[in-house]
Amino acid sequence: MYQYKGFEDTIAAIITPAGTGGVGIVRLSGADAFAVLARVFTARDGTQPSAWPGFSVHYGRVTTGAGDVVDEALAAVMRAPKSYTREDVAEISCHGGPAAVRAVLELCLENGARLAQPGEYTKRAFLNGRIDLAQAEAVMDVINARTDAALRAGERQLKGELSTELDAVRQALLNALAGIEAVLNFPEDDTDQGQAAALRDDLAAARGRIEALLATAKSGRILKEGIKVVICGKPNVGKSSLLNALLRAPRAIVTDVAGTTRDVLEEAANINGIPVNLVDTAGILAPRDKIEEEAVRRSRAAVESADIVLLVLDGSRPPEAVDRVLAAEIRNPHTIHVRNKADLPAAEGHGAHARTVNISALTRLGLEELKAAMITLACDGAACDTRGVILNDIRHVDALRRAGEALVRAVDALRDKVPPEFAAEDLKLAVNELDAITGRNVDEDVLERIFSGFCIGK
Ligand SMILES: Nc1nc2c(ncn2[C@@H]2O[C@H](COP(=O)(O)OP(=O)(O)OP(=O)(O)O)[C@@H](O)[C@H]2O)c(=O)[nH]1
Ligand SMILES: [Mg+2]
Repeated sequence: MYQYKGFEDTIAAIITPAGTGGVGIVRLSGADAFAVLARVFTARDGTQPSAWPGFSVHYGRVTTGAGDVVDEALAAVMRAPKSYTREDVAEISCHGGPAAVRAVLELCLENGARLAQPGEYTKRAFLNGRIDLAQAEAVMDVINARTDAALRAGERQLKGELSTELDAVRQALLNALAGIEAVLNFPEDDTDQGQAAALRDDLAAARGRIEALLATAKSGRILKEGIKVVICGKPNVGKSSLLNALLRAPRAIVTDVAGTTRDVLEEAANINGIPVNLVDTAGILAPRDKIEEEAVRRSRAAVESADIVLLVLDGSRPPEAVDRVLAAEIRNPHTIHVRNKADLPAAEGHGAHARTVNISALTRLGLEELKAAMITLACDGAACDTRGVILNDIRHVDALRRAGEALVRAVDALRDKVPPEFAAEDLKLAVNELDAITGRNVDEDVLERIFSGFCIGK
């Protein structure tokens, strides 16, 4: 168990993005935050930061020791424990040019603060007990969210919904463990039937909750990381039109000339809340020159690396041999056949592929159905629920899977009347795995790895 040792030093970092903006903010956190602030900032009303109430903002100037004015600024203070880190925190909002913010930061560093490491504010919030580890990790999910649904999932985890669910599992495991230990401590007592039933209920409840959580791992991963959808097919079937329809923007050039698209085009889209990289490819079949050869090579590579392939066909014309050749060439099992131009009379002879959706990129007919089919396929056929408690981190999934396996071993041991010590050991292992997720019990190197993935200033 990692023990909070207290933090000797006061840290400082620029917490706004690099570059030019209206305002840039330098944050100080630690026991000397107000002392450092007092050395670099002079309030116009002549008051001292040490006397300011928490959550108050003061106008003044950032000045060097020699009295040179660096910038005019607002300083805000948050007093421990009511702050992001639970330490004394001061924030200096100055002009948002890179030179201005850096000058303010450097002044803080010359006056007793040390540069914060990546994620160190959030790490302190965790080590000081304001949030648990799963919540700390959700901070980055919130920052990195590319769609509303991903943002809401991150916010829910930040609020502690995953942690609450894991605590419920943990409690059921601890109840079961207490039941087993009662048997171990008083083996002469006849095990009462009611107790045995309560034990089974606790174990079944824990197992059900673990399985339900693990079932969300796929949705969680695609919500966090997004998917790559590659649109391919022979020339003129409407690949670029489909890309534009999904983006609701005329991003790719569309003409009735076969071979319009000559390069691979990638665009970020939001499809039913899932961040999607949509890739339009060249429909070239027989390259005529070096440019087209390269276009074909890139199209093939895109198809190979896709999470989902949309093979577009022209449903208004009879199928050609090349359609079959193309379909056979795509080895990606996550392929949907998209029969386009459904606004025109359908041509005969189109065979039935396991996953076929009829659409019209022109009139948007069938587009919602296609979107739903894409997301379901990305979730391996399961419903993609982005609204409940979701596992979205491989570390959490691994730990929970191991917890589930330990639990199954415990249940088997009890059923097979193996000495109950073995089941108790497995339940303890399962509890430990849960505690690694929430950070109750986690190695320092795991913490290092998690927080080093954060940005500086968070
Ligand atoms: N009627 C009808 N025409 C469509 C539809 N989708 C595309 N088209 C037309 O089909 C032609 C080709 O469309 P594109 O989107 O450029 O086709 P593409 O597959 O990207 O073609 P290349 O880039 O040349 O491989 C254009 O004239 C489009 O207006 C549709 O749903 N219905
Ligand atoms: Mg095109």
